[in-house]
Amino acid sequence: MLQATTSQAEYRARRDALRKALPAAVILLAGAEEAEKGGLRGGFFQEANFLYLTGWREPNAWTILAPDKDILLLPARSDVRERYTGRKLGPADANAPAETGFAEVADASDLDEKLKLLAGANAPVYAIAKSAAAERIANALGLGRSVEDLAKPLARLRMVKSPEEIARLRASTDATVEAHKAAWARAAAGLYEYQIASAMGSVYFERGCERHAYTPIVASGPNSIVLHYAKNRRRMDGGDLLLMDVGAECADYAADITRTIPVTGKFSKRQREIYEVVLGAQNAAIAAAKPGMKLLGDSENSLNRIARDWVNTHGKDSKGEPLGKYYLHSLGHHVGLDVHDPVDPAEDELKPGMVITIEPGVYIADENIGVRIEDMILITEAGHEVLSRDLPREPGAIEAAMRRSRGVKRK
Ligand SMILES: [Mn+2]
Repeated sequence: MLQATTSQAEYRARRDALRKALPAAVILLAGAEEAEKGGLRGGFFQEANFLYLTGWREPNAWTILAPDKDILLLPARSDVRERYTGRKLGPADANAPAETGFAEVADASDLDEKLKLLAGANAPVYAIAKSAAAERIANALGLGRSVEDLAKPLARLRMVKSPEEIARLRASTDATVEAHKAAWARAAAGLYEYQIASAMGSVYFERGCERHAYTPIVASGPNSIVLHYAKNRRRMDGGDLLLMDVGAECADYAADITRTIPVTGKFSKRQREIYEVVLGAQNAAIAAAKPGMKLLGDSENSLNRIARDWVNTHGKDSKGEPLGKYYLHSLGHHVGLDVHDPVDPAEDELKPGMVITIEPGVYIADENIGVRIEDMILITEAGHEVLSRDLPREPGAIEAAMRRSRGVKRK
């Protein structure tokens, strides 16, 4: 099944929104370059800001957004290059405007000249700081020309998702939920962590998702306490916890979901105790998620504070001390084209249309117990919607789902 992709009208609406946010600005963005050797390992993927504004997926492109026009600049076609990577659209092709959604498609070699013409001596000029575009402006307009940083204005737009983006995020979330369920059916003592990663990836690749949203983290037993463990080489033992922080990227949009399950299908008493503390913290933070709250920080209205306070006032470590010191990372992040979507830290109140993760964790090294539970949350006018709600979180529901799926598998 092919995943539905974003429309040209949507990309145009995003450019209009940026223009409205930065009146009179002349904005330059660089697309990703094709790697010297053709990106043999990873393939070519467009830079996220450039993709967000243009929808253009071929390498070495530029765009200039000016008050009264948008220009897409494409490299001239090259027979030699096309022999390796296939036919590309060139700036001289008659169908270029229809294919790209840009009324003006120019040759990338005319970039400096176009930029000089549009920016003149006085227009405020924007580029992402320290990017190829910022360098190019210095070359074309002179080192003395001041360049405003585009990162924050663009992040402010990207933080609030459109209905089309929310549809894409639902699709990547659904594919990721199915991947986690497949892992629950597969998990068993004696298997290696990479076999779980493989079972999960195959679910979303089969659905037409194009890549992992990040390197899958499949961390069993002692590895569960390592926050970004991604070697996935250990053989799992009975009695281990298995922490899976795995997400798909489908039609450009990421999902990010974590579950922690018992390898054999039943939590030990102590594992369940810790699990329930983390679940309580997550439930408290999710219940409070609504416009006007803050994801991070330590203020009265911070979800992070609610979760951390919960952890610190529920359960004890082996020395009888509170668990707050094992709450090692902050509560979550925005998700979109990037799994850690960019933010403007000054705009830290939640708004309708934002999509965040809520992912409290407790990691107790001397007990080999690491528990993280992470869900995808859409902020709505009324409060929130848990996009990943079809994947159970209650320990009893996880055990029951594992029993059912493994029963089916054995037949
Ligand atoms: Mn995350």
